[in-house]
Amino acid sequence: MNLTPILHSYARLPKSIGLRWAGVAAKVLVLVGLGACSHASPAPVSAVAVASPAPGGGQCASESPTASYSDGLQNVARLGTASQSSTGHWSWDATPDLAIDGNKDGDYWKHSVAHTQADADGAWWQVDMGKEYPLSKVVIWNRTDGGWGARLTNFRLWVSKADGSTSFETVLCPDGRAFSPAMTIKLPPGVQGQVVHVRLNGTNYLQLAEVEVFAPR
Ligand SMILES: [Ca+2]
Repeated sequence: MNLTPILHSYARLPKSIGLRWAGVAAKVLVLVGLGACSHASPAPVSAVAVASPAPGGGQCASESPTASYSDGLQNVARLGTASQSSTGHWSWDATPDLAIDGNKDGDYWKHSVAHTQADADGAWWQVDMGKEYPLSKVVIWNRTDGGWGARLTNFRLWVSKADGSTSFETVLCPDGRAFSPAMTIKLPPGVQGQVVHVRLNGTNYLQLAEVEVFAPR
């Protein structure tokens, strides 16, 4: 409702009448305010923003990398320390280091898949390599047993530098698709990074069989 005419009419009235109108206008404002509140949308559950797809992102290509996919490259994720938003426990603690243990087997029951709880504000996983490297690509290996790999959809991958600034960011599989067993994210020339982050846009379990972060040898 536009309240401008009410306020303007109050300003043009004699002072005694104007004061009465001021009281009426105040009541109108309160009633309008209550009405607006009754139709207001519920407050967001979480203050964490859901990212919109980044320009150039959106890829979701399934791959089975050949034996030569890491030629001339070093998987610096193996040198890092992994952490995640929470840790699921099914027969064992599915700790974040299971995604950098060098074993790409996506069968959860082979005990090499990192697995969070279904965190409401976007389950996340990250690896800190301890220092910056010139990075060329990231290869993500999904969970493969029981069809549970479908949970790894609509997620963000980003790279941050030692000073915390973001050097690369993209949104992957934003349309509900998933990939199996692996997906390669090629990084533009010149990307430097110390920490690689993966975060779901939405509420689900985050499962990562392996995250390989490649730098030239
Ligand atoms: Ca693994």
